Amino acid sequence: MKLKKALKLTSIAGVMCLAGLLFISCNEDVKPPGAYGPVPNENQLRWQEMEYYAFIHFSLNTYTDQSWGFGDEDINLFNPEKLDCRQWARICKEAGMKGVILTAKHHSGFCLWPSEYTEYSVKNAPWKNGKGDIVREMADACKEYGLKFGVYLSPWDRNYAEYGRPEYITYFRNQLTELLTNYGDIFEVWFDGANGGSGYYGGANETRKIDRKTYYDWPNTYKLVRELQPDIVIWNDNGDRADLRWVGTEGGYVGKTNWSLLNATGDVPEDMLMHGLEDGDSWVPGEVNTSIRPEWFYHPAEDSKVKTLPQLMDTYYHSIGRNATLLLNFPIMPNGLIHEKDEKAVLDFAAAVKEAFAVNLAENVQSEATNIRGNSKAYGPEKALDDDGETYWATDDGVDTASLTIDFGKPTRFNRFMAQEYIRLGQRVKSFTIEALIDDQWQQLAEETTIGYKRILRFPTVEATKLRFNITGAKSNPVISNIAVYDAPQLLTPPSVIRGKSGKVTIIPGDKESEIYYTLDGSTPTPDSEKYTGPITTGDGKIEVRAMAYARASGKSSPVTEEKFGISRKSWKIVGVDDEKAQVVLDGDPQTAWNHGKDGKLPVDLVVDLGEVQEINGFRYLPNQSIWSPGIITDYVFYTSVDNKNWRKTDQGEFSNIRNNPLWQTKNFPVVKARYIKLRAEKNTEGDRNMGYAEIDVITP
Ligand code: FUL
Repeated sequence: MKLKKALKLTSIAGVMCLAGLLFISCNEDVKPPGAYGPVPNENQLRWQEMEYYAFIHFSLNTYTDQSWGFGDEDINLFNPEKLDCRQWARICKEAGMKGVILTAKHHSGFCLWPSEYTEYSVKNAPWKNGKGDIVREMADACKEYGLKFGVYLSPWDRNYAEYGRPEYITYFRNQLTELLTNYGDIFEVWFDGANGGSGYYGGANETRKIDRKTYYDWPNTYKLVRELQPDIVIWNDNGDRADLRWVGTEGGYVGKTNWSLLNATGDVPEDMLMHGLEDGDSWVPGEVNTSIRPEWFYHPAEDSKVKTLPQLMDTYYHSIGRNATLLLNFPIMPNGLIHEKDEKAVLDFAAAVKEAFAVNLAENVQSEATNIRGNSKAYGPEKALDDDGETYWATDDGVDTASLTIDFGKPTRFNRFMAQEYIRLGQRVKSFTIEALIDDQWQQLAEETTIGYKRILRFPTVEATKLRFNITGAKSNPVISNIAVYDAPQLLTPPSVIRGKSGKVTIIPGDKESEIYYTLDGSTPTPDSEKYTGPITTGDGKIEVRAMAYARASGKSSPVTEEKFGISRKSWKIVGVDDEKAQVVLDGDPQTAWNHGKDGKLPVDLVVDLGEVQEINGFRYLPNQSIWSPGIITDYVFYTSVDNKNWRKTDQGEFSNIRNNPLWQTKNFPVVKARYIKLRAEKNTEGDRNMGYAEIDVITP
């Protein structure tokens, strides 16, 4: 202990000690808390501190628009003319990520490096006349940008003839040896859980089943991995614990309660993946893996489905903010680059995170605690406010509940709270609350469970002079390395506007705290316009809504959303369909959808009764917005009728580019009178009979 630091410790130690140098020895006599339960090893600790890193999905199936290659895809398709691993690394670095994990081999078996053990690799592709090596280019780019590098090596190989037999294990280990020997330090290796099934398998074209727990002889495979890369962490979803765990979903979140523990043996049901196991006997922390688009590989149809800023912020709070790391995927386009929309999305996300956590309002402010270990300054509450991960506030052994109060000294606005346990000594806290002193009254802001390496809470902005952090339950005396408080700015994304079937208009901002201002007369909204307080009743006629989100504290507003709605759909009905759920096609909510089944013959008709005869001169179609099998109509015929018997063909054509941009499609035609409309689907993007509809609307003169 440095003398200067030691001399600062006088106040409390002085009560207990007599004089002079005794101060120092007295403080040093207070033993640090011992570890409780399983603790992370050095590799797991280093990995946890990375917090945020990228996944890159790129393979031969990028060229066939598939999620999984079968193993027989033509190698000649692989020619990414603009491939630039430095672009990938630059984006990751600018996004604040600390590393990159590349799909060196996905399930198709195609290798992004010129493996000595197979012909199914870049060495036989037209790209760089077979002289290229993407693993090398990525490893070099990571080095240049100061990023750590990791590899995904699919245990399942749908190309290799020997897959399913013992010979494949030798092959798998040979490949692993190449990757873990020739490309410098590897921080993480990923062994995907999808294993065994149909495949090309050297031409056999059959289904092969394996037992994913035993087939790969994991203990010896791990031995090899650790010999070659002693600092690595192993991710494995194949029934073996390894170093890290999947969290049971690719949706981008882990449970609010999240223990970094599991048992070394035994099954791990989904609930355990999501929450860990409070009394688990091994340290197996969670990694949240999710893609910036719905799928892992690039599909042009998803260019309009890149995650929005509010979605990415939710992902952040639900992964890093819940004691996990975030592994965010970029699909690479066939030309070898990350799409500009993905780049923009991830950089906007990085800027918003930076802004949210720019100023820690609790740094070095006054604090007190109900218990301090040995009454020593070395373990005082200020150690949790010094932004130093190696110092901590700790209580006496046996004191498992305690409070720490922060005094801001003046009324202070905040809406985020962050806490970290000193996990080198284990994960201990089982429950906690936070309270704020508002107008001299303590008000509870949150009641939560686990903390772990990092926990971040979001709550509506309050203005308070003090904040109290109460640990209400712990496995052993709590050891808190950091707490921080922030006033994150509101997310000012354009709000969504929905007109329900009843004619009521609902406006939803990206950030729940924003105020919304709107107009119905086509003028641009300002903070002096009508304030939105709940669904707006509108008449039966056409309306134009313009709305913006507004943050009063900063005086900033979002871009304006403009939505035009036709006549109200109060008395509209889907007819001739024996499924009540079909009515969601008329509910005004783009998130709800209905699909005709896949069976039966083409074409597929959807008939709507408008309730009374109307003059119409066009229609609008919004396809099902879901990721899976949306059934997007490409070719249509539009009919109108006054009696649901005699139909008139009013329009016919295609929804061009709807695959790439599955947004509202508008078609106009000369005015007709109709009570019934029929949208006939002749073809969809999937080449089957599955036709999906989020919304149908008509245009009136
Ligand atoms: C899944 C795989 O099957 C996907 O294709 C993707 O690689 C994802 C990260 O893991 O299980």
